[in-house]
Amino acid sequence: MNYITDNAPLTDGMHLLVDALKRNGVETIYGVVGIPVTDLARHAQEVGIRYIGFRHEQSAGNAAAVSGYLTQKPGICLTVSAPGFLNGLTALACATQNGFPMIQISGSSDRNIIDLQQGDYEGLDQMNIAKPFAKAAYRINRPEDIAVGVARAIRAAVSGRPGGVYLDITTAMLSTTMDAEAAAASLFTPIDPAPKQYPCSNAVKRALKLLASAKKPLIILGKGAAYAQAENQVRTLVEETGIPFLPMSMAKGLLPDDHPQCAASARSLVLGQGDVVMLIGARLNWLLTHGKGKKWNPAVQFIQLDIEPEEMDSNRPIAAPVVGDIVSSLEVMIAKMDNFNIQCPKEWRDAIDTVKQTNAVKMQAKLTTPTSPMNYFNALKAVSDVMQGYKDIYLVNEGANTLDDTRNVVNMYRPRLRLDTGTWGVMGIGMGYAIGAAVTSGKQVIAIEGDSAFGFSGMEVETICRYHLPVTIVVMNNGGIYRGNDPNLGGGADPSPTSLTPDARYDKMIEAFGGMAYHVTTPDELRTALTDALASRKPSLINCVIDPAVGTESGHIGNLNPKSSLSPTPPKEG
Ligand code: ADP
Ligand code: TZD
Ligand code: MG
Repeated sequence: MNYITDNAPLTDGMHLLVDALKRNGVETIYGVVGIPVTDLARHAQEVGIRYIGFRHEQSAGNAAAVSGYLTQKPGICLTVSAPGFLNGLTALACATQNGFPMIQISGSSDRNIIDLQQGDYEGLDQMNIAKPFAKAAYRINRPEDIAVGVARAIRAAVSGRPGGVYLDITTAMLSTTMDAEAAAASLFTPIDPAPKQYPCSNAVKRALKLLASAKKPLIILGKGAAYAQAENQVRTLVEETGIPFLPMSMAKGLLPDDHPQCAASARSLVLGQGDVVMLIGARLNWLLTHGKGKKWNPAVQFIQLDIEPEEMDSNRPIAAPVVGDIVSSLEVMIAKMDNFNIQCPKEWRDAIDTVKQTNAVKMQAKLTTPTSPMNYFNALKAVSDVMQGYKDIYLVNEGANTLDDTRNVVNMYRPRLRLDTGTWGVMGIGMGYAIGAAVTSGKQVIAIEGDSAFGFSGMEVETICRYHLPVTIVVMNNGGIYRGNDPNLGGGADPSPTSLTPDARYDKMIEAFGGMAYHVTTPDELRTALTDALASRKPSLINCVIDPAVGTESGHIGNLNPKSSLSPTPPKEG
């Protein structure tokens, strides 16, 4: 068709892509603009899609990923070519590792220049680079393919085990015109992009039979169960069987941490003795020492509920694999449970309760022992006290000691409110997750950040202030990575590899952008500042001074940290 002589109204790739996103229910795009996507973002805003502009693509990608985790719909991250694309790619890879659905849409150079390697402005063969880091990668070369390209990206992101999808849009495609009517007619929404997947009944029977045989059963809840929004089914299973449960970090709150069957504070006991362990949306990866070794009962048998068939036996044999989506799998199991008389033996529950009580007393002593300067525990006690009044708040958490101690001290009471470093233990998710959670939910966020961790995305405090988001950041400032008092082993004037600026005033950063700033040195000051900051619902940052000497190297995963036997290393414990 000749568009000019027909005088037909035209659209172009840029407009049609926005129309396709809108048609698919996209409410927000997180990104950083520049050539060739600036007008795309403008047009998105024009048609009522919210555009949140960041200071670095990695944070935009993290915001998109967390929005995917919270909503089961892919979060959208928009990046410019080459360097912008690469900056966002870390977040895409991280989302894929975590099983969060997101789509990174990136402008890219035209194929003729890239394929002949002729040197374009920000030229890079992006799609091939993205492939190993993404669950799927597609390129849209023609406006006529936009509807299918977007549908494929959405389906790939949310079906099965969710993940990050890369969608490459060339500069030429963005400005290529097309008959507007034909373009509108091409749009569609994929039907049932994340279909229910029921497990087969033999698998369910095998699992229930094994569970019924257990003397010391345990249920481990992972972030897959949180993603699947399986809290009602999980509660029914847990409460009807009386089996103790252990939440993985981001599954905290799926059932409340103060639930009488929560075994979090008896972790060593339940892993060391559990004889049948049912994994619900949790992989047997490094976070569970691969289901092997001295932490585990050598005779343990596993039941595993997961949507990804290849996950089974990935680290060790699984006695009863149940492949299906968690909600459907649990529904079927619960319906058939009565035939198997599954009841947790009382002696096992009593043994767990005894350990829980002993450990609670120990923890209480740590929390209430005053020190000057503060340590992680007496500071986090103040945070946890204030948060009792905010059980609906999102808690973003990263760092090493800051991460591990917050996880242990601050209880979660509702599903999907705890957002942290996830499967990779990655620093830099902090501000992106905080912004993504605040924008997606409209609710308040508290981000408890190690001073090093905060630095990875700290410039996004400007973004938080610019959009007036109700985010309160607590920087646990011990002056370094793990600790702030390490020496330079060469004796030189340079700070040690783990050191950051002593007495740094992170509160001044948010002041620069009009946020509320606090500097605290005692638990009481922290309590007062946090109460004030949360009540204001304004962007706020509390610089919380922690003793530089108290951090443990690598937090709770020091065992993974190789230590040289050839040269002296600073002491491990603070
Ligand atoms: P954690 O880090 O909390 O232990 P992981 O990220 O290791 O959790 O494991 C999450 C698991 O949940 C993944 O193996 C993923 O395939 C699975 N999963 C995600 N969504 C679903 C779902 N809807 N149904 C079943 N399994 C799911
Ligand atoms: N880079 C990235 C992207 N992720 C990482 N996990 C690291 C580096 C290594 N790393 C950790 O594993 S924790 C951490 C780094 C740099 C920071 C710990 O210091 P912190 O927390 O100040 O954030 P604490 O409270 O001082 O332990
Ligand atoms: Mg630190």
